[in-house]
Amino acid sequence: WSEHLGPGSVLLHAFALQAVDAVYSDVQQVIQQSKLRQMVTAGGYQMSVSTTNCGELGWVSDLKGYRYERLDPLTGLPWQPMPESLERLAKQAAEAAGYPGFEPDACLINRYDVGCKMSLHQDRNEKDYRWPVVSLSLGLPAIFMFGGDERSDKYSNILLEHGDIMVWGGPDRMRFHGVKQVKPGEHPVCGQTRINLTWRKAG
Ligand code: MD3
Ligand code: FE
Repeated sequence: WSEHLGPGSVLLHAFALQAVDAVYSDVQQVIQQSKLRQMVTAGGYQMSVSTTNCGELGWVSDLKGYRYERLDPLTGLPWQPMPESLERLAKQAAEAAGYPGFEPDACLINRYDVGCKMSLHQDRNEKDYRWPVVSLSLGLPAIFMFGGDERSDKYSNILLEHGDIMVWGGPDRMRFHGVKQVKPGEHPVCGQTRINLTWRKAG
């Protein structure tokens, strides 16, 4: 089933389940080559979530702030190419949600161990906000906070489970959002962790 969460956003429940084995093993390949690391924000705080990327562009954060880079700052080398299984899934999900022609150039991989969270924020480092953001949840469930256009707006809580895909675009593209602390648990595929992939057309 699928559910509209706002005028431009759709939750595609269990959309990725058929592809999930291939996707998960390709994600494992990427993170073996391109280490997950806890980035630091411009304010000097270390994020609890561990991050890496694949695709032409990768999202990075350091004391200078957030941006997209072609080279992994840990190695000085390009990010791993986006595996075909990942690119295909993102395009299919975007199309199913009403955003045909989506060609992601960036895939951010976030690993949430138990207790990790992401505070309310907006995604505003991409060139063209007309393209949606597509995200896939794997492993342990999490409560996603979906807010408004101001940080102080009240938010709704949305349960995200293994295989769920969300697509965010149009008038919802700049809404504040975050993830509550991941609770302890054991997932049959991912173990004691949640992995979130987000695809974007960043450049
Ligand atoms: C709603 N990640 O990486 S993905 C992020 O679960 C991020 O790792 C979260 O927020 C995670 O920036 C949530 C869902 C998501 C991504 C982008 C959005 C929701 C969004 C952009 C606008 C509105
Ligand atoms: Fe975000």
